[in-house]
Amino acid sequence: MTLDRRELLRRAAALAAGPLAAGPLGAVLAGCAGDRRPATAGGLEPSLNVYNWSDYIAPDTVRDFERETGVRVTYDTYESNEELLAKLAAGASGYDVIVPTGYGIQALLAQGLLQPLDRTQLPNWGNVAPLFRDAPYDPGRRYSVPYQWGVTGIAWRRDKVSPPPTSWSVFLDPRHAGRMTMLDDGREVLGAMLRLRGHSYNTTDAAELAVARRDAVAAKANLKAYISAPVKGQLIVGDVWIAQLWSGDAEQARTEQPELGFAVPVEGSLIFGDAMAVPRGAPHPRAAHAFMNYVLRPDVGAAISLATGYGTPNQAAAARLPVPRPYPDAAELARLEYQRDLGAATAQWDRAWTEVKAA
Ligand code: SPD
Repeated sequence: MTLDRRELLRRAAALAAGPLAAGPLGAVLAGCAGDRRPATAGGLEPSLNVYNWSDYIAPDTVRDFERETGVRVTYDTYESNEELLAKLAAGASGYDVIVPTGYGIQALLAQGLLQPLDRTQLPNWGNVAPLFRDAPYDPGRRYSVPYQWGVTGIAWRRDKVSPPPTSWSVFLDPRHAGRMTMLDDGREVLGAMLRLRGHSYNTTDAAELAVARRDAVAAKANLKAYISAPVKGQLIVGDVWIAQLWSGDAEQARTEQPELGFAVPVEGSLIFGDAMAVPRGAPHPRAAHAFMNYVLRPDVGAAISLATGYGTPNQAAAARLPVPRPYPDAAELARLEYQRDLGAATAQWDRAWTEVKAA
């Protein structure tokens, strides 16, 4: 089913406007099916600071949460895990809810920068699909609540590019020089170049990384820019024809530009799961839990997935979607890779990416 963006946002709003349980948070109440409210001793703090990826929430999610709870939300966005990790490593960020990718959670846990969650304040946890109730980067999901999942691939304009790009090598081909972009994200750019040569997104091998850096520098000569989610506007108007992009952002653009294709390259790519977490020392932990529990509601989770084009790990939300996004089957998963925290090798990757950006 193909929906234009206006219809998509209308449906997201309709889902979010589903029946609400009357009354304030503070007692365990059943709202619409699959929605339970926590008993929050001491009530909620009056404000909440959320830090999320750009274009990664439904238009009404925050406003409706504020109306329902009376909590005032400050909502900031970032474009990469590294931006988020740097902010948290720099010291008290003041954020209450963050949404790193799995490897980011792993890195933050290694630095002791997350606080354990209180499941009694997350009664909607039962809506999470069994597949997502545990994660290698957070055994037992003590620190994270799955948010959405997606894959990285190549978005391209069908009306401008023929034949369709099928390989990461397209970025090394000067035919479309100046009309191509890659993500402003070292793990993604170097990872794609590694994959092109049959290596892992998580390599710690210095020789493999050196070749990826060299390929990335060669590709850079053909790029208009390194740009992440904001490239959508340029794809829509036709200033950019080929972009390394995330599946949901490509889907958001496709609802406004039907000539947009999206594919996972033949060499394979990465699959990611982003998850909500609470930084250690977060100033408003009860409001943080209330927000995460709100996102876990079937209507709210469905509206987010519908508006953003990403897959939902929430089985009750998936049941409400007109076309739920199926998780990749075994054959697809075989050519997809999850990123891992690179530990001590992170510095080596950071250096390689700095060199690519400076070239
Ligand atoms: N606009 C939302 C994009 C979310 C991407 N998150 C995961 C990136 C993995 N490198």
